[in-house]
Amino acid sequence: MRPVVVICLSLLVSLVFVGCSLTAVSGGKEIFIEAGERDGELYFEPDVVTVPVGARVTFVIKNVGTVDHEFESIEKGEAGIEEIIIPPGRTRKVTWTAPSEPTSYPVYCDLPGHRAAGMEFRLVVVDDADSGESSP
Ligand SMILES: [Cu+2]
Repeated sequence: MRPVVVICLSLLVSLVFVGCSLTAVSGGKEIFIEAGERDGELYFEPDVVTVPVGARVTFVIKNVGTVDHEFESIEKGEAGIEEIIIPPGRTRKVTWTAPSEPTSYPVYCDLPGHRAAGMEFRLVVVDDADSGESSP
């Protein structure tokens, strides 16, 4: 009976490892974005983010400012990123998959006045060859 227990245990352990690595891979490359205020202006940084077609990426958005900010691109024809609120000093993550064709979308903070004050950046989806990243 004992060998069966050992086999079961090792199976369980390998399953756990598989689960972990799947989780790690599924979010794809992390893209760090800063949101905040300075000199009377509201901003996201960088103001252009480039992602290869079909890539799965995770935006890691840190609010370094003193008020709430949002991260979204949900209007018709946009990236399909639902509104996320990032309180001051906090970081939020959102995983997103780029479409299979090159395109670009605005990503913005939709709190009153924020987008108009500069809280918007361009999310650009490019062909693999143009992204400057080597394919595996
Ligand atoms: Cu904002």
